[in-house]
Amino acid sequence: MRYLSRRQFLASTAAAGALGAAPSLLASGGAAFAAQAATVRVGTRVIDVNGRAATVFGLTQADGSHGLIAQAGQRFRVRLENQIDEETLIHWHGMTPPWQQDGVPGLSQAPLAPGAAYDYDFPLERPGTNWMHSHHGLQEQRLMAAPLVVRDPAEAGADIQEVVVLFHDFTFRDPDEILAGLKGTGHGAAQDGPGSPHGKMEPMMPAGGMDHAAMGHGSMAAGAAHLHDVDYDAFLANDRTLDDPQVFRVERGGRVRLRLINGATATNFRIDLDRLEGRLVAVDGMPVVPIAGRRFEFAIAQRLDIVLELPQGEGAWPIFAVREGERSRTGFVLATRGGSVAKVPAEASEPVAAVGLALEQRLRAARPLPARNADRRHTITITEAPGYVWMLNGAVHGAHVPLEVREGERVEITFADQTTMAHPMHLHGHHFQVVAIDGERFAGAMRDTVLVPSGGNVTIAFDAINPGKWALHCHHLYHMAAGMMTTVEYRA
Ligand SMILES: [Cu+2]
Repeated sequence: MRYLSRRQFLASTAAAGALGAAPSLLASGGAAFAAQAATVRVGTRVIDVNGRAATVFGLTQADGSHGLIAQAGQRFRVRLENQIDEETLIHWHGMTPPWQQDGVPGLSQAPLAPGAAYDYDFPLERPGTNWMHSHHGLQEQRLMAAPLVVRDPAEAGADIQEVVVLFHDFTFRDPDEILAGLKGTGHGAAQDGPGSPHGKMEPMMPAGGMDHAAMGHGSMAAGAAHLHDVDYDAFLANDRTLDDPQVFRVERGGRVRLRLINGATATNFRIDLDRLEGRLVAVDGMPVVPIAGRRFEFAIAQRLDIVLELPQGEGAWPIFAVREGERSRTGFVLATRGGSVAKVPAEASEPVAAVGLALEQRLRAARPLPARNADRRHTITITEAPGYVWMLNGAVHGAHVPLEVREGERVEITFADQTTMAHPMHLHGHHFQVVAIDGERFAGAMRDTVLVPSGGNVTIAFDAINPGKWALHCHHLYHMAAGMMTTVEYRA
């Protein structure tokens, strides 16, 4: 993947049109580009993972760039071409399109057959760090995921360098075999991993100050709650491991906006800025009251925008994403021209704590929902059953009862997690506000994905302003594939 250098970015943003890519479309753009559509091809790529070649999917433009950069206020005009030999469909995560363009097979539209194309066209109302990924089968595990950044025209020309990084959890195994192993129906699939067998309970991390026990969720039976059910061969940052990390050249004393995307299928990370301190300015593309820090919780499918003020001298600064409960990490490096990039170990010196809601509780939306009482309340209980069955309100997807809303209502949904794992819950087509954790109300962040910890309750609120049929699901890919999806449907 290639991204704009700061100079290219500064030079190009003034001239940028409706949709661009990083970097060449924008660089060669100009006003004429505003009327053009971008084409995103679903294809395959070969990447190198710790010295071993891996064939993965890609969402690539004609110039080879991966993903899209767009501008708020323009239209999202994208032709999606399926150039692989199986059906697919891409969801524009963080966007609020008309529901028929939301990219969920069987709900918004039919999947795209091999060789088929579809033209998307909807207004881009809000800037934000978003992404695109397959919503079909287990394709997301094989890296059918890419950045979808919507820039704010009001920030064009600002003296800040943009660094876009998508994180992923990588396996050489066949995702279908992984799922079969989790369900207990595979043949030897569970024995392949280097760690503990799949589907078995792993003890949760000892209290690290910010884990569930410290969050008041300590009522789970000791050893029952667990963090992981899939082992991985590597963790990637823009397709790279720390053996050969991407190095972004930065200017001495420059300002950087990290646009971080957790594109992992089953891994919550902790972002570690190492020697730098940053200001978290947005989550899931939505602005928050800035929070200064070096470490930030980062659940599956979420995004973090972090602004850095670099030191004045030459230097090189690694930025890490560490898998919760473990030492395994990936990352990238910011380095000045004269900064020497040293090799950094692929493991943190000690395991990091589980990802919980410590950060969530501190977040406050910079632009919250208007104060209003709920017109409608739904509760979703999250339960599990033997054989790797994950349910919302007692049903797997297909057997579910849709959650009904009416246009114009303020809706609240409370997730009550009665399972042994945390679940990153994602609502399509809307941005919601986190308004309560374990019944304690507060005016939290605007988001599209919130982590619901084992034994915990999280309440979200949103305004029903985008009629249609919308997916609401756990963003842990294997949980979703095992049934953990329902729908929010508007009634007349
Ligand atoms: Cu889940």
